[in-house]
Amino acid sequence: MILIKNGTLVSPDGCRRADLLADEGKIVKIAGRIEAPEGCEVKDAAGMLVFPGFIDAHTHFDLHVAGTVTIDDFASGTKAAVAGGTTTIIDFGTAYPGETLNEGLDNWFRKAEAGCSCDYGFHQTITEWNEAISAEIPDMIGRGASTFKIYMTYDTQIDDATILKVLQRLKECGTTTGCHCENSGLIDTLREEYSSDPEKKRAVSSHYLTRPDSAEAEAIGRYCYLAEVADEPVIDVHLTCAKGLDEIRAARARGQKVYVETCPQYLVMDDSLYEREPFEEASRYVCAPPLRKKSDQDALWKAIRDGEIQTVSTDHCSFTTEQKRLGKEDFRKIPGGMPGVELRGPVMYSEGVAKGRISVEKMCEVLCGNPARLYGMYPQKGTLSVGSDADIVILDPSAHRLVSVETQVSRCDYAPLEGMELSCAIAAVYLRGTLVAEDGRVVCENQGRYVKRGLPEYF
Ligand code: DUC
Ligand code: ZN
Repeated sequence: MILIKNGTLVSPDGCRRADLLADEGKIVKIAGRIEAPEGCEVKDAAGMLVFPGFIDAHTHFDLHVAGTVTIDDFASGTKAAVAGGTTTIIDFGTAYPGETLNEGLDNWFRKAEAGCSCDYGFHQTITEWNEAISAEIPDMIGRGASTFKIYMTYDTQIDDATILKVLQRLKECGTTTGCHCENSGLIDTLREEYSSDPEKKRAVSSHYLTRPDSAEAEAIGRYCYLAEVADEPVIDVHLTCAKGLDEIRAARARGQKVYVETCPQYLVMDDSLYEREPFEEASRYVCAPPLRKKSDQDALWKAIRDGEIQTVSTDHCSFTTEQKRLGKEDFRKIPGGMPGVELRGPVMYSEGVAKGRISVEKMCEVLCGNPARLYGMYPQKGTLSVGSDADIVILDPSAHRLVSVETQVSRCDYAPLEGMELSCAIAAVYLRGTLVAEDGRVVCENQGRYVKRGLPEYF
């Protein structure tokens, strides 16, 4: 039993000074003043913000990409998560062509046996379509991998006809999918052009120059039109740019439901990082879609503020400096992705709330309430309410921390935001009532459990 006293409890609707009592993993009482029952541990949270555990609905742990595998597996990735206040992650099970959806999901359950330090769930990625796969959709929902993922680029991509069939089937089953929206024909053509020039082939900057915002916006527009025909609500993951946002606005103006995720890297990093020297300094920022312009960052912050973006997750997909060197002679071979799961909460507070770009309530909405509702976990997760899991983050808004690879929990050998001053600290993290992290360090490992998710709530 744990009593958190004197803190400011944050919800999307407002903040209030209250005490919170948790017992046997659940929140059992919230009131202005609660006397500690006998034998109860008491945590004084005076001056602190008390959030529901953050949810990261977009991680890639133990993922094979470009002939290598992410340096963070479920063990290290979930430790990094919980150190930064994320108490639930949703990773992407993948059924590669030739595998059944059930086999794909079985593989991801096996990966999670590495040990998880936060709670975890799975989306399921669909990479091909036939009657047997269509028949497995209810199995996935029954196993709690109730939302899906599709790609419009990469070797996991499916074509427009397949996307439409997937959306029609998911509608029948009461669920939806996220989509990686980039026009693969456009990108492949530019990549061929750039790689035929020896200098451009070795330049990291070729990565972002061959994946323009037009490629993303066109794919978002097409995805939305397919969703309109299927009459299906859809999710655009990792939105990076103002042009893409315009496509989403157009779909919404037609009456469609489109949910949008962005990630901290698109809010605080820009494409000038690809011009850094040497290769090792620039290649760490290679991810897809790529980082964009400062004007895009401003548009994304405003869209969060205005409620046009519903969730902020990370697309955590970490590779070491050595792994990134796989693309030293050919930018197309740089494994794409960067770490992020550890610092999302502190970055959203420091760069968002402390700098006046978003309110603390909005931060709670996009990191807690909205992902819990959209991904079928509400009110078990995502809210400080009686009966909910006692996943609790105590954030100290008066502390200052410097981002440093020396103190990070992820196995990655660099921190993309190295040297950034964070104007907060994650003072304590509770996972179902157990203290699992203090001041960015994990104090209790392997407490994570699988979250069997329900159907999405369309809000
Ligand atoms: N983008 C990346 O950069 N890495 C993994 C998957 C993705 O969509
Ligand atoms: Zn991803």
